[in-house]
Amino acid sequence: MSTRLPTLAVVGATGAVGTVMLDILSTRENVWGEIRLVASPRSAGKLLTVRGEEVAVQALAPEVFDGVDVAMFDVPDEVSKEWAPVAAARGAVVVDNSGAFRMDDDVPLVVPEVNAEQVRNRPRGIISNPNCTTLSMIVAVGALHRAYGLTELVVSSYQAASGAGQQGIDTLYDQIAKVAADRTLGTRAGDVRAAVGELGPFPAPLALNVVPWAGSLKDDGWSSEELKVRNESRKILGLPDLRVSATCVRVPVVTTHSLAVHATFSTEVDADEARRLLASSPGVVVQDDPANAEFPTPADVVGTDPTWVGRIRRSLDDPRSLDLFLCGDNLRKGAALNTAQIAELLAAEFTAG
Ligand code: 2RA
Repeated sequence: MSTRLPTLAVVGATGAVGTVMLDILSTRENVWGEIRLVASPRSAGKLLTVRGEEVAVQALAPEVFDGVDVAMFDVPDEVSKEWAPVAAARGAVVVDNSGAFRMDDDVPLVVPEVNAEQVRNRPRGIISNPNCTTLSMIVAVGALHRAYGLTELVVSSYQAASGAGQQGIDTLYDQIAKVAADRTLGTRAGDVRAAVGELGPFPAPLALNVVPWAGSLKDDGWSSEELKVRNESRKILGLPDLRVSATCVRVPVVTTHSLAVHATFSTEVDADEARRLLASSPGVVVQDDPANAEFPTPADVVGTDPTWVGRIRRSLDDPRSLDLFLCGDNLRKGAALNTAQIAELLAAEFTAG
């Protein structure tokens, strides 16, 4: 007896995350029948390669969801807000990578290594994928929480330009080209700003700089990105009262977000035990031998799937706290890969059922 493989739609197939998604769909085990590629009308007809075959992009319209079992959305919040319910009404389960539904009580926020069971709890037919900054740390933090019981997170992020999309990547490369030849830059206040010209999506120069800002301004000086780390960590871990303080910073890295994490638990912790525990956790790699310059950096982690963890230390002042440094590719696990993993859970459900 042959089983019909589910039909997948990839909405936003031409964007920065969509491009990584096509690569991921082409290299992971193939669990899909038809794959439909969908984008804005201006990309309609464009040919993209997925699973070694050229597929023509279709314009976003209600009918493209007819017969679709799972629809992945990698589009801006306002597009998801309008079109995810349309896809769900036409019978597709939506896996949405925007911020439109993440905090909706009727939409689960899923990281398969942490709360896979939530995939079935989807009254609106929509499942949300967390923000890339949360995703870059939560697999490792979730494993530590299961062992020790998390009570507080203090986090500083070092976020890559690609978190701001293709425009962020282009801006960083353009700025690097402008500053590369002048070895006097970075010695006088304002010289880098004058040299780079266009700031693109960033509020200050990114080349030769770090920028303590990502997202939009919210109450009391917090950024939307910092609130996402707090609210999403609480929801994914099922800890509505978790104490979380985040400072999100953009750094001149193309792709791969890093985070310095100070995590406090309800019991005393041991760094060697935490290292062993993390090393045996799915989706986590431990690289932690500073004597031999072994720790994760974005330049070495980019293009890989796991969360890389290093610099694991027990706090000198609190035996219940660990300090660690994490790196995760923000376009892979931070976006496309987690979406693909959620969709694969759905594919298994459809294929079994
Ligand atoms: C950023 N986390 O890095 C955002 C993208 N979703 O700007």
